[in-house]
Amino acid sequence: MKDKINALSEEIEQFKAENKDELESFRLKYLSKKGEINNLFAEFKNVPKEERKELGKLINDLKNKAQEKFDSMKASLEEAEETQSEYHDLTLPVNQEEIGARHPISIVRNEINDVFARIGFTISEGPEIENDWHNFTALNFPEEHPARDMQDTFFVEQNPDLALRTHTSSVQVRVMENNKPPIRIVAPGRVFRNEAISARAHCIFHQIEGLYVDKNVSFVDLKQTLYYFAREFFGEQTKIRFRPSYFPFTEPSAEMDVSCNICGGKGCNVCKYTGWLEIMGCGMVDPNVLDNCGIDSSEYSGFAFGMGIERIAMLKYQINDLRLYFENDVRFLKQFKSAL
Ligand code: 2NL
Repeated sequence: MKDKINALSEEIEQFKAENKDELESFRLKYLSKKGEINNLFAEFKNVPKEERKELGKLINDLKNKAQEKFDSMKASLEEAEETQSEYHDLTLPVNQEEIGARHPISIVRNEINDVFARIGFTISEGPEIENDWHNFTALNFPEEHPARDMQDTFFVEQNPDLALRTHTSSVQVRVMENNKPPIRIVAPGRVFRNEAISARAHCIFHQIEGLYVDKNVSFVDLKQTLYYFAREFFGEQTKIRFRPSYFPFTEPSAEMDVSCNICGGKGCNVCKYTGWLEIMGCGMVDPNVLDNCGIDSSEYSGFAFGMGIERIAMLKYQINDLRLYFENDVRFLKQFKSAL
């Protein structure tokens, strides 16, 4: 009987269940009512008293061993079933990772850059931390101008000559200092103002400024260039108008409006029933600014303009709350399609 137990023990150890059928035949052969181990228990009745203790233990151990083997084979078959199905359908579409969407600020910036690129403007960039000269003084800001106040501008504590730029005009100052006319550039970028965050204002926003300096540049060039931009960007039916304004760095200065692209100029709540939308400030570069940048104002003249990208995107896409730009919710971002 001992030999039989040893043989069965060896068999059980070597057994491998490749599938559920083989597992079931293992169960039937060793663990079922009519299985080998129960047969041993039946034979056990005829075993002489003095051998009972030893053989009883051996049979019990064998039974436990068979049960453990069964449990572990069952567990590994179930695990394998979970990780691999019977076959793979290679024609199924890939479970693609969702990709994000281009931000509406980037879309609008790219489109504006592109319109100006088509008429010979190149893109310039510069530092976001600027010194007083490039952000204010070269641009004809008087010493006591309120924009130089801490209330409006983020200064660098360790060095009050440095501040986060409040406009990208500083980029254009750098370009004028380092290049001879003709100069045709747009300067897109982040700018910073000390504002409380609301639906209409944020301390970080985006601007595109443009600059054209050459001999004999006049207000006519400004008007035709910006008219071209308005039609390319908002559609060929777009009309423009200019209203007098003031900036320290331009003289004369103006605000440019475009006819409302929602109501076509008839009046609606987007244009507050005026038929017009204010989109940018502009003007002829103040001769002091040219001279400050090393360009002889008796020889050269120029025009410049600046617009807030957030505002342009709001008008284009009818976005009504500035804070949406900073939340980066893909359900918001996915609504804007970009050709660029
Ligand atoms: C606005 C108005 C403007 C400029 C920006 C400029 C730059 C240089 C010289 C002269 Cl280097 N002007 N830029 C001119 C007029 C208006 O921006 O409302 N921006 C959001």
